[in-house]
Amino acid sequence: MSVNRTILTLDEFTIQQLRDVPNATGELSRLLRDIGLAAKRVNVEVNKAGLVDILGDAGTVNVQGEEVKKLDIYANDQLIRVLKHGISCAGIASEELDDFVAFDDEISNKSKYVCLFDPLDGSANIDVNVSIGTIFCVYKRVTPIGTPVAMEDFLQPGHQQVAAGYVIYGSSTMLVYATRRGVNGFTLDPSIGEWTLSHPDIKCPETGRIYSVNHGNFFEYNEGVKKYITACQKKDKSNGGPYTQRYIGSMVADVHRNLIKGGIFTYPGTTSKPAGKLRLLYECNPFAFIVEVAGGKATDGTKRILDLQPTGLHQRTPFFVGSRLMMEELETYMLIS
Ligand code: AHM
Ligand code: MG
Repeated sequence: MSVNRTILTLDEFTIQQLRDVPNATGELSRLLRDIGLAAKRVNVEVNKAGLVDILGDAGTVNVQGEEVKKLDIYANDQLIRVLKHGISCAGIASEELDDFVAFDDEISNKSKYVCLFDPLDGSANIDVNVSIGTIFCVYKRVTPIGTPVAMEDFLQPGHQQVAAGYVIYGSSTMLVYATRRGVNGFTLDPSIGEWTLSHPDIKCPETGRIYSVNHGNFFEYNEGVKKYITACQKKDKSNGGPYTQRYIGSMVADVHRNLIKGGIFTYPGTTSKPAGKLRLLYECNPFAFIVEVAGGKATDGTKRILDLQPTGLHQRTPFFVGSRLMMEELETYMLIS
């Protein structure tokens, strides 16, 4: 069997990128490799999720005598473990933890990066075999290198991100990450256990036909959102329609599909939850960064997501993200109150 040597692995790709950057230290490449390693471990467990009832429920001991953990806690532990033991991350913040964690050892304190993540987004879908994902982003710390990281390292506006990405555990497992230089997607080749470059230089189509929203909340949305959704439903061939409604309820899968095919994903505020559900720091900012680098847009309805100044690790924001022209059309409706 001939081996296609034109296909790059994640490591080969990041090393190749380093060659173009004078004075690069390789620290970000190592950080991405660490995240890729944790994701491979999570992937193995996600693939076994259907066997939990056979092997033991979360909180019990399985037939191998190991404690069975909830998958989102397992994913959180794996990410923390690889990043703490690596040499490229000074601290983390996670959806699973109330506070940030400063690794605070001699090596970690010398790192210039902090990482924020949602270890397993959409985890309510695990039991029904629907795609779920890991979301992450990386910032350069603002506190001095050599000291433990502090809250201000994590409360940076999204436009300061150095890199952001996600892993989708779906029909195949993919790792997609963005730096300012572009967005690239890697598919896990299970035969060699390597991330291989399958989607180079991803661009979000300027427009599309998919809109993603939780219709169940329709009567709790503001007038602008309601009118936009109604307009999506009324479109005909003469104005680019009809649009198709697609909503998995797993943001990584929904935004991934729209990024590749063109479309718009929305999680608006509601009358009972004006800030919506999604978290700014480790859910919205990473996707806003990725989609902007790919040529799309992301707002909270009126303001650019990446310009919002965070005030708390777990704050929520309404979220609208997707193809540029569709986002611009949405913006005209958001002026309606
Ligand atoms: P989670 O972080 O608790 O998993 O929730 C986030 C998920 C997103 O992936 C998805 O877009 C959204 O919740 C769906 O919420 P809803 O069921 O309210 O539409
Ligand atoms: Mg989440």
